[in-house]
Amino acid sequence: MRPLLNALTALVLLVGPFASHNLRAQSAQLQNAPGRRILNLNGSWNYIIDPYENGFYDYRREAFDQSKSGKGGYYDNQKPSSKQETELIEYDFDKSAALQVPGDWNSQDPKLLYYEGTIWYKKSFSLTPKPGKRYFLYFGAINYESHIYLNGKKLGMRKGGFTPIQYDITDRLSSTGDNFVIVKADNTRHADEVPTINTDWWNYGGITRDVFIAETPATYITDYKVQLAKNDPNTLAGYVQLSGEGKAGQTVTLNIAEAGIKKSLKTDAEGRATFAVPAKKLTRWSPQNPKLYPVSLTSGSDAVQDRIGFRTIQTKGTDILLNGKSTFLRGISIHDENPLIPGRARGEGDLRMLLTWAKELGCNYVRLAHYPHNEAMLKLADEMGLLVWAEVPVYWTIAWENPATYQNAETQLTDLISMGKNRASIVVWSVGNETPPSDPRLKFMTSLVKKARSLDDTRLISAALELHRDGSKITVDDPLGAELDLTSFNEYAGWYWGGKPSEITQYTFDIKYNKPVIISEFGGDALGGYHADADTRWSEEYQEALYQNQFKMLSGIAGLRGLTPWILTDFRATRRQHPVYQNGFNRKGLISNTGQKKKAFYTVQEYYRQMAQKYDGK
Ligand code: GCB
Repeated sequence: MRPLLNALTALVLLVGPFASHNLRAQSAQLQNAPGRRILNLNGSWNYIIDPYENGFYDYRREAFDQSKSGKGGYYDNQKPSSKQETELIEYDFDKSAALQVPGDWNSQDPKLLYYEGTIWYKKSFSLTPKPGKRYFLYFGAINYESHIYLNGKKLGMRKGGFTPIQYDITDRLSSTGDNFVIVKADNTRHADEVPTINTDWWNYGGITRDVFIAETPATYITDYKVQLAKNDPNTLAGYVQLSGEGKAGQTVTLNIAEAGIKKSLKTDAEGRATFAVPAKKLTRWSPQNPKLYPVSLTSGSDAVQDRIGFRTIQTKGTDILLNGKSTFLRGISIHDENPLIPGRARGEGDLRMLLTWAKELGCNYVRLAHYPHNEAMLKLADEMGLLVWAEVPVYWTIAWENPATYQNAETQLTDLISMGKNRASIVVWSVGNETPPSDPRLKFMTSLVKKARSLDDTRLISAALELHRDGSKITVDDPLGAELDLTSFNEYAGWYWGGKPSEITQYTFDIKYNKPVIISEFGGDALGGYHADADTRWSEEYQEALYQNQFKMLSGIAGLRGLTPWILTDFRATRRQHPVYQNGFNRKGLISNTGQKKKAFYTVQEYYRQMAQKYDGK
């Protein structure tokens, strides 16, 4: 019996992720969930550190939630039934310490700084379900694997640390109004996950983004896309998707009052209504004029409001055309991290600080590396007038030949595009970073490119490629480049190779593709406040000279249409061990971890002033 049981358990565990994906597929993700009527569950959550996963497995390593009774795990939230506490219960959430949500655990308790493993979170809330309403439990992101339980019952399992998780909990809420949600979050790294074991950023664990419950009517607007048609500034195109009973044959109204657009649509048998309406009078969104229109969608008793900008983006030879006009992308790379209080950015204040620095640098563009950033960040970029490169964590050496790894990457890409498709700011979907060429990798990446195009043909698709060198000649000929709209690559002349900053102007580029060239990364480390001569590594002067000479070197690329130097601010990275210069920080920031602008900040600022003059005449 035993081996068979084990085999069955293994099977259940194996299909676990797919079962939960199915659970997700049954209730599609709500578009603009934060814009709904919500019950906020942010704040203090009690937590239990569980490195041995005692709350998940019994002493024979069988998962409690796969057992017949489904009971025995910490998600039961057991309490002794008698006052004498005679029962053996070896945990108590309510007497345990609390973590703030949203927020990674590493930066909230010194003993968790390097922790990788399982932490259980618990929050009680009161919500009495109203008849005729649906309720969705929503997590902005949990890193990395989450098992979520409501009132002791499992909702599902998800992988991926940076995209929203949502479950329809309408039928799981307690009729008394007393509910509790328990999350098992596990940030253990694995070779076949996305990202894989090796990254150059901190593996921040936990519930890192907002948690809330969204309420909708029984028939509700699940999804919508309201954007200009591909390369067509005169047509507004998209769809509205209803879910729930009676979703077919319903009237949906699209109203952009300010632009005099009001359109009544009928949903088909699947609850979908597509539209294409003339849009000549719409003011175009651009970094110079980030015009957003209040857009309202109504159907029956449901109503959703959004603020949406309208623009086109396309390429022509080596040109990038924004609203038909040639543009230079004056960018900067950004991690989802606040350098001042290290840890994942926790809210709009942190995000606004980062984008305000980017504006001060003279940017019209940001690379939100290396994974999907917060939906609030995308909305802020819309509002502040910053174009966005959005990316999935297909980073370095992914398990290219593992079908489950591919599926995982594709799900993360799908969720990112679903979340960001109404944001005018997003102009590039990036399918990965510095992935080393090979046949299996080309197959994997080409499939991701095709998937991205099938989901959204109105934006550019790219990836940060690598280059190779022969003497002073740099060649960019990665075959993946043929599938992409931009030729983007990372180059670290003057830091990882190429000699001193003063020596890098000798390099010339041979780029195989007649497409706009975007240098997706370059840079070097400087410890803020450390001054020496321009040949002394780690000094601000070295970094400054590196940038000055980079600009000279890059001026030899005729198709150069944009840059995202690495990086806006110093950020935490476990790989960075030098006890004097790094101390656990990647120091390539133009701004230090104390918020001090380094000399190179001003070098970039001046270069961007010149490029703005050249392209925008100001
Ligand atoms: C890279 C990576 C980036 C690293 C950076 C560095 O090429 O894409 O994630 O942080 O280099 O500083 O080495």
